[in-house]
Amino acid sequence: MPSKFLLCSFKTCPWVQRAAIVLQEKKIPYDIAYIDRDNRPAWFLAISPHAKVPVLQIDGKESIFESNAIAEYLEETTMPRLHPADPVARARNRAWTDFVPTFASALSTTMYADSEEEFTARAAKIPGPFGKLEEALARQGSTGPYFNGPKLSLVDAAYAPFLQRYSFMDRLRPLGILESFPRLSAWRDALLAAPAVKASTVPNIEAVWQENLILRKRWLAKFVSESVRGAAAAA
Ligand SMILES: N[C@@H](CCC(=O)N[C@@H](CS)C(=O)NCC(=O)O)C(=O)O
Repeated sequence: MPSKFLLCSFKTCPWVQRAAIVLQEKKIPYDIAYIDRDNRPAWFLAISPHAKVPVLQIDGKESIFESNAIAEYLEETTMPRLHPADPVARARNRAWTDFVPTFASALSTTMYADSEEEFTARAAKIPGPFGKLEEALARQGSTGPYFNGPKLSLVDAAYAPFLQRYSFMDRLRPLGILESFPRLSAWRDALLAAPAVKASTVPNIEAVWQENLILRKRWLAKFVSESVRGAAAAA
């Protein structure tokens, strides 16, 4: 019998989204438990050693945490395989997946800046990791649209949530950075159009992400539209 999966989530968490993309791409049914960030239930704290999401609960018995470990577990246990079959290609994919936290940190520190000065200084560091990825995509030599070619893989699932967050940020306060990286830009477009990525979050993820900026009182929140502000205030 196939396993029953429960994905513990915060609505805006990009690391949860990575696991959800893998589940979606493999067409594995799963339930989601949205955890209240400010009031994490005891059952969740008992299965999440760092009190973080994602946690994937399997058959109500085992639980695993860390988005990369979850992705690799799903890869080992379910079909179709998303990693490339060639061991060297697979190792390269994993190596670039290891770069995700550095890439993510350049973006999240920018989006959570507390002032315009901080935002500008942090945004100035984004071209560094973007350039590395641009070069990686060039070396891959794939004809796209994904990292390895026509099939979405685990490395794609890992970067998609962060390229989506960049797009959200860019729409609020145009950064004009991605335009200098044509391969990365095309990859972003393909990832955001992928059905598994579209199905990996709540449908109104951009508005929920904006509400989160307001709740966290971040500088970028001042560019959020009045309609989203109203919804956030009413929540
Ligand atoms: N390295 C972890 C990162 C997970 C993570 O940072 N999750 C955030 C939410 S996006 C979290 O739960 N943070 C704990 C908190 O907000 O207190 C992974 O890949 O799963």
